[in-house]
Amino acid sequence: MAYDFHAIEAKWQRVWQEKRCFEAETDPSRPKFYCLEMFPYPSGALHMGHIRNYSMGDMLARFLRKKGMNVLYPMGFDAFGMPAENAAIKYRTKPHDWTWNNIEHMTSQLKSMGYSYDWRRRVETCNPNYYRWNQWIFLQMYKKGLVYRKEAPVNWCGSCGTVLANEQVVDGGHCWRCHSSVTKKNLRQWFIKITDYAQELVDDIETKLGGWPERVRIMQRNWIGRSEGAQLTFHLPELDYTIEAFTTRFDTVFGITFIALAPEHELVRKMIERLPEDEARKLSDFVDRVGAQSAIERSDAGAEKLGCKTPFCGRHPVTGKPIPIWIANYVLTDYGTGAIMGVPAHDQRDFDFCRKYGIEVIPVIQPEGGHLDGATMTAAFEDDGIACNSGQFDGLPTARAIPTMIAWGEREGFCKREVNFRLRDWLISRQRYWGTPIPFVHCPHCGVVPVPEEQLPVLLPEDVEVKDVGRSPLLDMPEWLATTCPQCGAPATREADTMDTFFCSSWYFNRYCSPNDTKAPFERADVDYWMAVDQYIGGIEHACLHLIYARFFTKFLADIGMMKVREPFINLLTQGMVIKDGAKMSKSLGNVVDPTEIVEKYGADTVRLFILFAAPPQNDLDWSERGVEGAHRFLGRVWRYVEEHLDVLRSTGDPIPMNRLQDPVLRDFKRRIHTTIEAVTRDIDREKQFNTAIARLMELTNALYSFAAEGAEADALRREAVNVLLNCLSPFSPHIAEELWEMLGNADPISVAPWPVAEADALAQDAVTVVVQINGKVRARLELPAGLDGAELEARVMADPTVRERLDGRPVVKTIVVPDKLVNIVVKG
Ligand code: ANZ
Ligand code: ZN
Repeated sequence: MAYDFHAIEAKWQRVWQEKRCFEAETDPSRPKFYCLEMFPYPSGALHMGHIRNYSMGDMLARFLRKKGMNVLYPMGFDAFGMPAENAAIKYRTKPHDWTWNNIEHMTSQLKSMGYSYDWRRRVETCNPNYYRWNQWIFLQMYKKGLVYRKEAPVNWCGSCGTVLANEQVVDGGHCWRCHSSVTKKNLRQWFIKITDYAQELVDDIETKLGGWPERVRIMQRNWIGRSEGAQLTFHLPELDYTIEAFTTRFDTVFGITFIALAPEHELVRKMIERLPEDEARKLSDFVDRVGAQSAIERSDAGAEKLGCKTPFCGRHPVTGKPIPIWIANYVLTDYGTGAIMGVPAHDQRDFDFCRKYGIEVIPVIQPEGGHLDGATMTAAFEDDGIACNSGQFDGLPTARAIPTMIAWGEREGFCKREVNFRLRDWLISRQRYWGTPIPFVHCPHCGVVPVPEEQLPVLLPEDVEVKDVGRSPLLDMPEWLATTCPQCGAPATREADTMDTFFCSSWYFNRYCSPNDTKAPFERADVDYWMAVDQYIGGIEHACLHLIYARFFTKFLADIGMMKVREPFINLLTQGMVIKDGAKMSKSLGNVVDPTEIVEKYGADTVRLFILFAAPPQNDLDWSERGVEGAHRFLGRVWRYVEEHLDVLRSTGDPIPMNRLQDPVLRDFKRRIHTTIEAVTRDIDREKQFNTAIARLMELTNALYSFAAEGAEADALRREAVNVLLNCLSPFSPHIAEELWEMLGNADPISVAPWPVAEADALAQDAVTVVVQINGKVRARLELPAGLDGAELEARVMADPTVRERLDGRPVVKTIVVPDKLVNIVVKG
């Protein structure tokens, strides 16, 4: 009988479904494990990166189920977003139809891989039964004061008359559609005050994310970007204005030689209004020029510093000297206060700026044993040192100068201690169609009014034809836009903006816990049992946005009493990329291997095995068809072994315990079986090194083939080894394991059979007798475990009381060790 993977895989997928092997229920009497992969966007078809991600998750889910855990392992689709609108235009369909077709197609692809999802729990974010709860959560945030509207710049294409997403701005600032140049336009946008949670988000990285890769923790820490410092005030009586500047180096106040504003700073607008036309023009031209640069360009340390001097001055808070005010491209509008105190002697950007524009440089910190001269310095001195030119603070080391001087500034009333975050509030409105409608209406009398909860969901109309007009079709649906004000009943208009799709993915893991709830987004009892996710698996590209938003949502939902845990993901695994011919597999490079084709050719079991064998999970994986063939051959070998030994393997009989085996060859083989169990379990569970676990199963298979012993005991060991092999293989290549398991006469699926347990006495090494010599004469014989390495053996011998007595304190000159056999101790005297 050949290994007919087509038939076998279809058969077992059917059996699992019929027997409902993978359906999980809330059951507080059992230990749970929540295994989750980042859900995909339904782009049309699975790619190899998905297969890699889900093969890992499925492997773990199957392993933990066999270990007796109640495993929640769900799948769904992150189904809103722009590609559906583009595809609708390209293929003349509706985003709704295109998306749902893709969802069904990708679901069938996932099923054909044999992944053990509880499909009853599938979640689709474009389903009104899901997005109504987006709207509901948004209203809860609104009630808690976390939602506000504010003008914010968006990418604007004047010729299309539309807002563009960042990805739609191409070739250095051009519209992807009509290629005219893109400008910024201020629009009223919806924001969520995630910054209210900034402190907890940083704090918990330290205390609660021990199961995350250090790399991701660092990225989050930088993204949130907490800095401690002070805010310094400069009064400008002539403009009736007070400039605030945030600094982390308050110890450098005496070195301020200029003030610089971001071009977007509100004071710049004020200045332009005050100035005569020609001077105003100079400023506004500069603002336009710099405004066209991206934030990344502007914050790049090496980029050219551009400045424009204004005719205004601030007063130095200590010396009272006038300080010129500049506008500078490297001052960012959305960090700190959008204004800086310029200290060229100790900040490299300020230094570059001053050397270019001829502004004075005053050192106020000296390096230990050195001396800086403002006129001749060639670079800023940014390290810690000793304060100088700083009045009563001269001589203080930096670490003491900062707090001492801030305390003084606070007493004098020109500064205040301040913690600053790089994290910004979350702009969640999108001027797009295929997303969750923001549940508000605009009333001419009452203003912006929330839709009452009992009127949710605000349905997204499906029956639209998206045309290439460059704006949300919602704006062209007067019958949808028109509504009445929930407060006064007057005719009103619906909000036409939709939500950022990151909103959908910030809480979907809770919905999986109660997917069919119609009264609430999820049930407290379900979520308190299943959450937090024990193992989350996904791409490193989500290290910041998604993983921060999801953390924020969880804290918010806990604060309004919806759930207990405050962190959603206990352990995080970020899988590496799939590489082919030296580059990431991608459509644009044309090096894509289609999972469907390769599964058709070799079977899902082979593809899963190869992908888990070819690299450790975190590393990049080099696709190689030779490797796939190798995995396929291995499965063929397992198949053939079972088939050829079917008579022996089918006969019944319990495994023989180690203490009843005499023959060293048999004892060795028994030990081999159990060390394999132990090592495979450790590789999977603790180390997440699935590749080495598979290597051990390959070794066990080789050992089976070369195990030539005969007799009833040997056959019992063959049965035991094959049982272990199939059970350990089943999370990787489940279909073949099931089929062979059934051929061996087992009635229940291997998917629900318990994971094998290593027997302690089968792991222990046999004892050997080690001869101990002192100066070449036999003085003792010790029973010790076999296989100790030289150093360990020597230590054990030297610690033995008999040996110590014989040595009688004489100094040891050297020892000669022959492992498992002999230790000769050479002593003086
Ligand atoms: C004076 C100073 C003196 C500074 C010195 C540094 C060294 P972090 O650590 O990232 O928080 N800064 C403040 N707001 C800025 C903005 N909107 N755009 C660009 N730079 C800005 O950085 C804080 C420092 O970055 C602040 O401390 C300020 O420069 C600058 F010897 O103030 B410092
Ligand atoms: Zn009204």
